This record gives sequence, structure tokens and C-alpha cells, in this order.
Amino acid sequence: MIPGFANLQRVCVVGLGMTGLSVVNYLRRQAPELEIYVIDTRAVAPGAEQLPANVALYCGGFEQSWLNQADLIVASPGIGLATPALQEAQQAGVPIVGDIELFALAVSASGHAPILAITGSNGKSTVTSLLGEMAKADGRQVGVGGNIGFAALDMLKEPQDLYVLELSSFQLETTSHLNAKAGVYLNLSEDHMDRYQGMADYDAAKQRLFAQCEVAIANQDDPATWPKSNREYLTFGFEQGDYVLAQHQGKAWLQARGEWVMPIDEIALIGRHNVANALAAIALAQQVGISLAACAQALREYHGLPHRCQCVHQAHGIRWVNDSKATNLASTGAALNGLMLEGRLHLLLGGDGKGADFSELAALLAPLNVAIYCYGRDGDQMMPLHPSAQRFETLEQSMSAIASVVKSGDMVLLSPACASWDQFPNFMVRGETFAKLAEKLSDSVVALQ
Ligand code: UMA
Ligand code: ADP
Repeated sequence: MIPGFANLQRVCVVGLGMTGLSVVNYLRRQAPELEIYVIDTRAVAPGAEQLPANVALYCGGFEQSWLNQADLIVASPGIGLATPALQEAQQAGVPIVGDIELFALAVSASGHAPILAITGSNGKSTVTSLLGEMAKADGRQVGVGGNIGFAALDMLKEPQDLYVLELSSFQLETTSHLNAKAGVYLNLSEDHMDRYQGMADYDAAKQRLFAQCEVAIANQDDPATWPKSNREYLTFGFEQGDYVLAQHQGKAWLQARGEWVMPIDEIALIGRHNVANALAAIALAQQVGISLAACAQALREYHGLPHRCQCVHQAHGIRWVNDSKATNLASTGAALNGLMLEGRLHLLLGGDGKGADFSELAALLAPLNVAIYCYGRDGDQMMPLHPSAQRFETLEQSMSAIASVVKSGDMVLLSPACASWDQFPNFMVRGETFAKLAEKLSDSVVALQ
């Protein structure tokens, strides 16, 4: 039985990455008799070796007859609904959902564990993981998953008291029955312009969250996140909001609906953007009764995820900082705003720009003592951003050039404002490459000094 769908016989799963594989496994667990067909347009589908027996696989394009003859299509987030093959099947009357829809219907059918959902252009994974830590500090058995890199349906393998779900705009496009206890829309900035018609289109996908949650939470400081419908909602913000920063006992404190939580100088995460993330996480936590004491404990102890403004090597007065997860303009902007610089900043920019316009970065770079190193497919687009700009083919070549000039007091920052896909499998591999090279090149820096 697949909750939410009666009389299914043939299901076509599109994409065999992390999502597709989790969908196949879920369908097999729930309905062993179901006919499952998998399509992946890549020549080699990443999950092929783990595919259970009796599941048909087509790679390298679309097999239209499989799509048109299915009772249901489950599409992976990396495949847009506007794809002509999916459009044709939809017009032939085949319903299309994503993994999150299957997950949400299963959670609703099982009855008790609430869902807290997080979307936005930046900060999703930080808020998701932080909220998970708050729930654990409160003694909850919590599932943390979704876009954060753990497929939502895999969370159903263990019983949970609570689900914390990171949602991308791609996942929201194919979700209609999330039925979340609460959802937050953190912020909106340019991203994924290779997939959307423009910002309104991208925003519309994210706004879908608010139609599917009991309590809506928006960013007071980012009007784009406010619900477009005239429903009630809570906000978090630096100066105004239900969850807000306020002065108390001579310090800036986090305040939750009038209650003092903790001074912000006790938060283990670094940077002003993480104060906003902390307020958003507390706002969600309160909706399921997680205590403020548990929130404060997690905020004191949680140092954040790798690849987000993480100092990965420090030697001879030089800090090497990995912010590989900065895959758009606003996240690189957040890193630049939160900088504590003594010497010069050596900033690595470039990769797959996803169709963005980077010109806004120029104003942030202008007042800094900075040298920029532009590499990768869209490195040319970064060249006009600062007079110091130098062009390289790869990250490694850029870092070798930095190693020959970097001095004590300087910072080397990988905050590329681009996706990694042109030269790396993902942002994690890019960040690990940076960390390895930092360690290796650090020795040649000593030799030079
Ligand atoms: N692809 C094809 N053909 C296919 C299927 C996929 O070319 O038939 C391509 C996609 O265009 C994409 C890549 O393969 O470039 C991966 O797509 P996918 O849908 O198979 O991805 P999964 O491996 O299932 O991972 C997805 C999320 N990836 C995307 O949405 C692109 C993961 O988020 C998420 O962690 C995972 O599901 C579990 O929920 C990653 C991501 O980059 C971190 N997300 C984007 C972001 O955060 O900006 C949205
Ligand atoms: P997401 O899951 O939305 O990509 P992450 O928490 O993984 O968000 O952070 C991605 C990048 O965005 C990192 O470079 C991080 O430093 C930056 N960042 C985190 N929170 C915010 C925020 N609230 N505003 C702007 N940038 C942020």
C-alpha cells in the first residue's frame, strides 16, 4: 500500500540518484507487487548497482512509453517539470509527484510525528541541522533529512517523534500535501536561474510551502519571504519580529515571543547570518514545544556543518577557509560581510554560475583589501568584479598562484558563488580538494617566507 494512492500498478521513477533510489526502495518496502520502471537521462545512473532485482532501468534519455503508461510518475528534483517528456506524460493524464509528497503522505497516514520544514535560498542546511540538535537536546527522537543530503523517505525506516525536513524549491514544485506543523522561508536571493523563468517563478516554488503548513514563519527583514496569501504568520528578524534580537543586561540577546533565550556572543556558530538562522530555528522549535533551554544548549554546542565558512587549515599566520557551499551570490555576500580580516583576503571565485548576474559582488569587494582569483567555466564573468582579478583554469592553479604571494595575517577563502559541477562531482569534493591543497601548499608558503 502506498499511502495517498489507491490501485497503483505501474510507477515510473525518473532519476536514479539519491532520491530515485530512496523512492524505489520505499515503493518496494510498501508494495512488493508493484511494477517499477526507472528512467535516468544520464548515460550511467549513479544508483544502478544498488537497484533491487525486478526493477526495469532505462538510461541515456527518456523512454516516453514508460512515462505515458505509468499510473504515477515520481520525478527526482534534478529533473524539471517543464521537461518536454514529463509535460507529454502529464498531458496524457499521468500524475507527477516527488519523493517529498510520498514522504508527507506516509507521515500523515501514520498519524503522529509532526514535520517542521525549512526552505530559502541560503541557510537551509544550517537551520535544519541546528534544529535537529535542538530536538535532540530536548530528548526527542528526530529524523533530519531532505535536501540536506539524506533522502526524506529513508527517514521512515526508523520510528521518529519528529521530522525536520530541508526543502529545495525543486522539491516543493512536486509537493502538494506536506501538512507540516510549521514551515520557515528563510530568505530569497538569486539562484537556479538556469531552471526558473525569473525570480518570481523561483519565489512561487518556495511560497508553495506556506500553503502546506499550519504555522508559517517568514523573515521580517526579507519581504520576498512574506506569504503572498493573506494568511497569518510569525516572523524572525534583527530589529522586529516575534523572534528577534534585543538588548538585555547590556548585551544583544535572542528573544522568543518576549522570552529571553541567550546572549548572541554565546552562540557557537560564527557570523551575523547565523544569528538569523538561530532565530529561525528557535521559531520552528517552539511550534512543537521544544524548550528554550534545549534551544540554548544546542546553540552553545553546535559548531555547524563542514564547507560553510570553516577554517580548515591555519599555519604561519594564514587562515585557509572553506566556504565551498557558497554556491550563489548571497552566500558569498554573507561570508564577506562576516569577515574579520587582519591582512589581505585572497578570494577564490568561479565554477558553474547557473546563469546568475554577479555584478552586485563588486560593491562588496570594493572596500576590502582583496585579491580575487577567478577559475572554472564561468570565471570570465568574475573578472570585471575587482581590478585585482586574475584568471585561471582550475582551483588548483589558482591556489598555487596564491601560495606564491600569501603572507602572515592573510586569509585564503574559497567562497565561489557558483556550483561546482563544471569541475567537481559536488561542493563537498570541491571543499575537500581545497582543504588538501591548503595543507600541501602551506609548506611551500613557509619555504618562501
Ligand atoms: N540528472 C540527470 N538526469 C536524471 C536525473 C538527474 O541529468 O535522470 C541530473 C540532475 O539534473 C542533477 C543531478 O543529476 O544535476 C542530480 O539530480 P537528482 O535529482 O538525481 O539528485 P539526487 O541525487 O536525488 O539529490 C537530490 C538533491 N539534488 C538536487 O536537487 C539537484 C540533493 O540536494 C538532495 O540532498 C537529495 O536529493 C536528497 O533529498 C543537493 C542539491 O544540490 C544538495 N540541491 C540543490 C541546492 O541545494 O541548491 C537544489
Ligand atoms: P543551504 O542549505 O540553503 O545551501 P547552508 O546552511 O548550507 O544553506 O549554507 C550555504 C551557504 O550560505 C554557506 O556559504 C553559508 O555560509 C551561507 N549562509 C548560511 N546561512 C545564511 C543566511 N541566513 N544568509 C545568507 N547566507 C547564508
